[in-house]
Amino acid sequence: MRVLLINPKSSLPIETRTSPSLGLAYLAAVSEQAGQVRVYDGDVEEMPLEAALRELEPQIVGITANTTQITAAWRDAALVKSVSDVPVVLGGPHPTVMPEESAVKPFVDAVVRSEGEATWIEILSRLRDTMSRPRDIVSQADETEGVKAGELWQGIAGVTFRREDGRVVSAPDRVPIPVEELDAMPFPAWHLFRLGKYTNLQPAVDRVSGYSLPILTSRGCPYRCTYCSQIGPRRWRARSTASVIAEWRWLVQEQGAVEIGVLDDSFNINRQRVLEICQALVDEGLHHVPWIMINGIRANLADEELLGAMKRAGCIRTAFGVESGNQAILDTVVDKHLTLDQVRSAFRAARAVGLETIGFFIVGLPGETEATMNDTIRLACELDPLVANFSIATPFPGTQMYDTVQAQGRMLAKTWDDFVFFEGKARFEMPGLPAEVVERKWKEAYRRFYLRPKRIARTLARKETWLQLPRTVRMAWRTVMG
Ligand code: B12
Repeated sequence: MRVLLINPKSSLPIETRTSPSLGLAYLAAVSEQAGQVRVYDGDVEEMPLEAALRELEPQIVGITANTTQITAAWRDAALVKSVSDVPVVLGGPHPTVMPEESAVKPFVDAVVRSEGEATWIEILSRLRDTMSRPRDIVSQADETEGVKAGELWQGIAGVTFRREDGRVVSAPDRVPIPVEELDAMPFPAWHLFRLGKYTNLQPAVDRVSGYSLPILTSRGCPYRCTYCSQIGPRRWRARSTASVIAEWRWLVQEQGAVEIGVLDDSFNINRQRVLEICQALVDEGLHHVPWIMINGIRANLADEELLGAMKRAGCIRTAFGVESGNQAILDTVVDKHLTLDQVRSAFRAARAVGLETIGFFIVGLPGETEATMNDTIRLACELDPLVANFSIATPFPGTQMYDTVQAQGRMLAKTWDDFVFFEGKARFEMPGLPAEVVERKWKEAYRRFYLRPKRIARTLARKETWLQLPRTVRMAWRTVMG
């Protein structure tokens, strides 16, 4: 079977660095067991999608989408259908939380909700069975009718689809991959990606060549922060140390990784597991390959012993989701289950063991005032991470923040494309919190953090500053002049 997997090119008027989608890489890996697979990533492809469709003549097309990509995903789905009437399936964070919205579209056949691998395998095998029915029993026309009638999707857990009568129906949720089966998953199919084309795979350390490749050692998160778009089950599921190390070694020895980026939502939920992974990296000699924690670890579960073990195992940089410098906002608005003292102590510990830090902060959360945003800016300056990332609160569908804004505020975002938060635009207003104030505080946060004399000196002393100068100037100009 010929399978095409698409990461739609987003039409956002902003400069984002491009990274390959790990979700598609997993889907590509399981699809390879069913046939010939092509990954078409609109962010890095030179060939127009239409030409790729004519070249491969896929028998099924899967498209991934987060909220800012959904409009582009629909555009690509419509294009696919204009070329040939193959089944088109959407998946990813946005269709998961709003499945009906996509399933009603005439150019979408089905939506796969949440974790996709097992559902996708079932769809492919169902499709293969349909196609292999003897021609004298089922004519080509009937086959297509069957697909149109929704027969293909009937009863597949985790799928939402449109029946022939136009009604959108959802099969029950699929049971998440059990923890004991996570290790059996194939490694992501990076060979199907043109890795050299991605701008976000350059390692944080200064190297001549090689990639910084991602790894996912666990899935899910037991916390439910109100801004976070969690599409999976609450239960945190982790791979075994042996499986993590096998993939780590494979990334380094066979995929050309000179740096590893750990993408877990919550890497350090189980302390013993982190210590074991770190010990194994040392035992295997993999600690010479630097790694970074891309997505933030829990500050309340990080101490000097743990961070020291990570550092000795090759970790050079870790992010922490701090979000707010105001305890009441953290408790009542974000539901973060984190104290400011825990944050301070985690940053102190990271500094003590020699780890670089990234702090993620949010301004403009519902219920904020100028005073609480000032608390956040002050805390960022006090913690003084290597990188401070300030986002304007963005209420993604499916989150508690989205419901709060719908109920008590006013959404300013007009289309899903507006949900990108690199742009410095407030996407909603709450009573007493005008958009201009949030946008002003966001710019002020960057100015106050990065234009401190101590920070300027530190920035100038770093070699990376000079290597990344053109991009930094562009970003700074946009941020300050906006
Ligand atoms: C790494 C990452 C990034 C990276 C790289 C993104 C990439 N190319 O993958 C960068 C930094 C670029 C990024 C950017 C953004 N990100 Co981001 N990112 C992540 C992160 C941390 C990991 C993604 C990942 O690899 N997950 C693991 C894989 C296995 O899961 P997956 O991709 O969801 O795929 C699975 C299922 O969704 C499903 N599936 C997915 N696609 C398809 C397609 C088909 C056909 C099928 C059947 C199934 C299926 O099956 C997959 C395997 O199980 C997630 C958080 C998370 N835990 O997922 C946020 C997350 C995806 N990002 C998010 C957001 C909001 C953004 C931004 C919009 C933020 C912004 N700046 O404005 C931008 C969007 C930029 C863009 N144009 O796309 C949100 C998305 C919420 C939403 N409703 O859209 C998430 C979920 C974070 C969160 N918890 O809120 N991100």
